[in-house]
Amino acid sequence: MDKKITLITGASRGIGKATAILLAKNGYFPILLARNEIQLKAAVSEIQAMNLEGTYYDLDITNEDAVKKTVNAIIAQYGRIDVLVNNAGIGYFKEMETITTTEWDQVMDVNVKGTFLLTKAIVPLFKNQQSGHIVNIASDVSRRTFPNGSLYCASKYAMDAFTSSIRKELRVHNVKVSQIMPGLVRTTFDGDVTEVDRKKEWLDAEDIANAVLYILQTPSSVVIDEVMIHPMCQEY
Ligand code: NJP
Repeated sequence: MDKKITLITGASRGIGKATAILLAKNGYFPILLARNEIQLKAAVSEIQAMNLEGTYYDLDITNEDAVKKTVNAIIAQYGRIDVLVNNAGIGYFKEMETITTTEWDQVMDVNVKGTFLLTKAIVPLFKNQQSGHIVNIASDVSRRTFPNGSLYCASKYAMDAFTSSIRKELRVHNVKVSQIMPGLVRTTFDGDVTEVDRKKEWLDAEDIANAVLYILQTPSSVVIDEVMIHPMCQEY
């Protein structure tokens, strides 16, 4: 396999799926990770229908044993991993006192612990290889807050701090760490309907996929630390 082995979490739909497709078109071998096997299969079929390569593993990124098993299976199959895109994420947007502890745990488990678990499983390999690139999809709310966003913002601020710390830790091992902070993106993130009027001027998932590709294509001596992207319609 001479293509770069690229793990993408949350690749069953939205930004993760768009990233998998764009990377496949550009010579990467995407490995799509998420829980919904029907959507994963459909995404890989789309890739293969273009005569491109890619595969999937169904994985709940909050399950440490499952994460370890999946990463080990991928290493056994392909011999190495070149890129990890930590993209899976969820959110609840409500008044602080109405947030349940279950909702708190769910968001923190996916956005923060899931990112940590995948990264922890792969970093020893990256250090061994003396190469690798981690791209974390955080949010513009890693840097700003808004009413009813306390839980989601807290999770994305945590992701930002985690990303920034490990960038400093891994640089000496020749491992790159980048972060993308999107504004509003037209996906199913806040519900099932993607084409309602209020979303028509939002970013496409492909806009974020393009940023991932740009970040990955820098020369070996260059790392893009972070990129913040907004639609023109969004005041920031
Ligand atoms: O969201 P969506 P986006 N284990 O809902 C997966 C951030 N962002 O593409 O498991 C594994 O279409 C889920 O897969 P499944 C956002 O915070 C977005 O918009 O099959 N995977 C699905 O593939 C997030 O970090 C906006 O249900 C799990 C994916 O996550 C990233 O962008 C703005 C999982 C979510 O797809 C992608 O979001 C912003 C688990 N336990 C940041 N739980 C925006 N859309 O406006 C969920 O600032 N997934």
